[in-house]
Amino acid sequence: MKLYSYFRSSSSYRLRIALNLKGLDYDIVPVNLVAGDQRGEAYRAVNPQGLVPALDTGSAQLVQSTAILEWLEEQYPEPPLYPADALARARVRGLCQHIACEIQPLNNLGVLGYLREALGQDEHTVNRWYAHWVTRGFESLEAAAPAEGYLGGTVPGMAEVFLVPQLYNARRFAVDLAPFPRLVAIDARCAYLDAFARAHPDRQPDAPPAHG
Ligand SMILES: N[C@@H](CCC(=O)N[C@@H](CS)C(=O)NCC(=O)O)C(=O)O
Repeated sequence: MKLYSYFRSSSSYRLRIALNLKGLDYDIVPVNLVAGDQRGEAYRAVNPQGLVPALDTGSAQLVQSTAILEWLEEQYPEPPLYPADALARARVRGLCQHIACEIQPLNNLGVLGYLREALGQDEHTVNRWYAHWVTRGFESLEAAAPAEGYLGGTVPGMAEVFLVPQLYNARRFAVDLAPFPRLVAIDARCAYLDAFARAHPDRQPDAPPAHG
């Protein structure tokens, strides 16, 4: 499989974690969002929506991370990323959708670019916008987070596939995470796991070389 990805894209990061958790092999095809490659003709042929990620399964090209994650779960059910119980599954989906629908879309590159370039907002205002939506979103996730284990139970799963990249992005934008100790603790537990560590932006082939 080929994953069209940008190292700092949280939606791409979700897929890297899930593919790793399922033990699937994939090659990364970098799409440079800062250079605007997502809007170029070559990438539009892969994803007319002009967003990463996209997954080439070998027989089809899939777009939208949530749709791709559902396909992965159906096609490669082991290990499952959702809890076995239907109610618990619905709760996990609710957390995932909270991140995918209520937080990330307000803060993606295109939205921040529109605030800066079309609406003339300065960096301070853009960062306030970013922090506002992340903080509001994390408040309800923190309320749903257990003191131990993970959002969906005793093993990391789909909720962490969404949470860990969103926390990474929040740190990049210097959002204060002190009010969210449970989310930060879950993130720290995930960081020890190989599937999450290998998916980290710093470990991607398109990440700039480390300084120092
Ligand atoms: N709902 C989409 C969101 C995809 C998305 O926002 N991707 C961002 C990177 S995380 C992107 O490609 N941004 C490019 C742009 O806005 O021009 C998904 O889950 O795949």
